[in-house]
Amino acid sequence: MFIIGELINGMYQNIARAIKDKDSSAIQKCVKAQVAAGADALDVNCGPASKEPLADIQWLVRCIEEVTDKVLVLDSSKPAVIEAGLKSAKNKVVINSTTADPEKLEALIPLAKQYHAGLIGLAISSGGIPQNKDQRLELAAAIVSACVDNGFPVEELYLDPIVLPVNVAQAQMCDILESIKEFKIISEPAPKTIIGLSNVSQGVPPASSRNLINRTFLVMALAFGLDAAILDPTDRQLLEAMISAELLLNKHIYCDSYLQAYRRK
Ligand code: THG
Repeated sequence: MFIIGELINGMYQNIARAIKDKDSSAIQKCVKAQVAAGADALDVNCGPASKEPLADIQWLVRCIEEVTDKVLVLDSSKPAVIEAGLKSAKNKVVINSTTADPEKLEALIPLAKQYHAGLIGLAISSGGIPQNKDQRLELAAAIVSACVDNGFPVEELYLDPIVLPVNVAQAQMCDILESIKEFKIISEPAPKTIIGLSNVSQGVPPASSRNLINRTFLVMALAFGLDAAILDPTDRQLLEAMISAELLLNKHIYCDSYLQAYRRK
């Protein structure tokens, strides 16, 4: 599975403060911790408090690239912020994200092509958050066909079913999981699938049960064919659950000491 570290996000107070104070060492410490823990890529989000998101994402990109060449997943709902990040990035980038709305697709697909970036497509539109699997599939199919029509390679598209907190949408969890499986058969070649894992436990107390819910959901999503997740890679038990699930799903060659072997990597 492709692991995207979630921790460079202005949603976290320490990161919001580091962005405000331009404290590059605080950002770089968080980057290094995620990479050392096994992140393949880093989500980069200035957060809701940023007054100058264009300048802030450019500062974050430069600051992160000083210490890693991992993929940057530029996370903003504003195409202008994404474009600012793309302009300053040297590393490979994934755009996070487009929705199924035509104006978003028309802005972001050309940018993804121009910068040879990957693209995350959320199964959501201005019509609101999908309420079931059929609505998710319809929105995902609209994103896939816009990519096909505009010559963007579907293998570079990551479809996101939108994970909702279990305490507000418990009845939708099965639909979200089944969407992951069905997204893969929308087109040939298949798009990739992705989730924002921690969404599933947002607002669920206490911390210990949040971690347990996150890792249980990740294992289930992997069984439905998940390719990538935005998560906290420094959560050791989460990554161990991921590795074990991948072993059981025949994604790794079996060896008696597989976990130890993995840890040594
Ligand atoms: N899909 C895509 N991108 C995404 C999401 C998604 N990006 C953002 C988000 N969802 C994924 N990242 C996070 C990061 C943190 C949390 C949840 C998702 C989180 N934060 C703590 C909280 O809200 O309780 C903050 C705690 C603190 O302030 O310290 O849970 O779904 N494509």
